[in-house]
Formats: sequence, C-alpha cells, structure tokens
Amino acid sequence: MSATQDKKLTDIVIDDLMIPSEKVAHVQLNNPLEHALLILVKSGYSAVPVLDSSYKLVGTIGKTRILNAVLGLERFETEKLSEMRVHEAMNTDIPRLSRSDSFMNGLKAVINYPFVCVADEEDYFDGILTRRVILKQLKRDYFTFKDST
Ligand code: 4BW
Ligand code: 4BW
Repeated sequence: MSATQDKKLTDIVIDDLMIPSEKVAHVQLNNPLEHALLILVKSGYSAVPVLDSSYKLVGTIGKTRILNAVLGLERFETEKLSEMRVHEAMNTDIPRLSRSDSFMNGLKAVINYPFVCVADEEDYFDGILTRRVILKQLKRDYFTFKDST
C-alpha cells in the first residue's frame, strides 16, 4: 500500500511523496560539464541536482545552462565541455523543501519549478519532489473525495 493511500492532502508530507536520493540521477560539483551533459542525455532528464563530495545539496544543472556556458560569439565552443566544471555553470539560486514540509508547500514550490530538491537542516540531500507526483496526488484526491462532501 502506498504511503499516501487514503490520506487527506492536509495529512500528507513531502516525505510521503519524494523520490528518494538513491533513485535520483545527480552530478557532482567538480565533474566536467561533459560528464554532466552525458548524465543528462543518457538519463533523459532536462536537469538534475548537483551535490558536493559529502552529498550535500549545492544546486541544479540542466542542458540549457550547459549549452549557454559553452556558447561563444559564433559557435558552441565544445572544447569547453572538458575544461569547465559543473560549479561554473550550475544554478545555486534554488528553492528547497524538507521531508516534514506540507503537501501545500510542495504544491506551491512546483508551480515554478519542474522539480524541487529535498534536504535536511545540514543540507544533506534527501531526494526530489516532482510536478508529476504532485499532480498524480491531486488527481487521486479528487477522485477519492469528490463524492464524499
Ligand atoms: O525517465 C522518465 N520516466 C518517466 N516515467 N517520466 C519521465 C522520464 N523522463 C521525463 N519524464 C517525464 C516526466 O513526466 O517528463 C517530465 C519532464 O522531465 P524533465 O524534468 O524535463 O526531465 C517528467 O516530469 P516529472 O516527473 O514531474 O519530473 C520533473 C523533473 O524532475 C524532470 C527532471 O529534471 C527531474 N527528475 C525527475 N525524476 C528524476 C529527475 N532528476 C533526476 N533523477 C530522477 N529520477
Ligand atoms: O523563462 C522562464 N520563466 C519561468 N518563470 N520559468 C521557466 C522559464 N524557463 C523555464 N522555466 C521553468 C518552468 O517551470 O522550467 C520548466 C521547464 O521548462 P522547459 O519546458 O524545459 O523549457 C517550466 O515549466 P512550464 O512553465 O510548465 O513549461 C513547460 C514547457 O512548456 C517548457 C517549454 O517547453 C514550454 N513552454 C512554456 N512556456 C513557454 C514554452 N515554450 C515557448 N514559449 C513559452 N512562453
């Protein structure tokens, strides 16, 4: 039975919904951009979390930021893919959630972001909350409770 079966939205917390860290593709701060692009292309995701060597959350990186970072005046300077590191292109201005945050905080966060990282008070990465999971939960809630008012 899923952790959210029969739970009302007001009783659901982010821990019930997040994709746990071991199932999340990620890259590390000092990886070359080439490695990050390989992870993104092979996994099929547009963007993934960036972690430091102790698995603390430091940002996110996506295909668009990588391509922008290597874009010169006239061409993509693809040699930069092996010269530049993830920390030079990543986005550090990201929202974050904690496991105990409410469903409503999660819903608000994924309005502006396709996924939001979940971390503890010391920034250790716990997982991600995706738009897909929030929308699935809203749909389930609608069909479970629509006739019960
Ligand atoms: O591999 C996939 N499997 C499934 N079932 N759906 C996928 C897959 N790749 C993409 N999708 C779908 C999802 O609905 O396309 C949406 C947009 O993908 P994105 O953003 O642009 O790569 C997916 O929407 P989502 O599940 O709400 O996920 C939102 C974003 O969260 C993704 C990606 O940037 C990130 N993400 C999701 N699962 C991840 C992940 N990043 C790392 N590891 C994971 N396991
Ligand atoms: O410029 C942006 N401003 C804001 N506020 N959010 C952005 C911006 N660019 C990306 N985002 C965020 C949004 O949450 O990243 C998501 C994924 O962007 P995408 O896919 O991979 O470029 C955005 O999610 P969304 O707003 O639900 O949009 C989903 C997808 O719909 C985008 C893009 O393919 C398309 N799209 C959205 N607005 C568009 C557009 N395509 C062309 N023109 C637009 N104005």
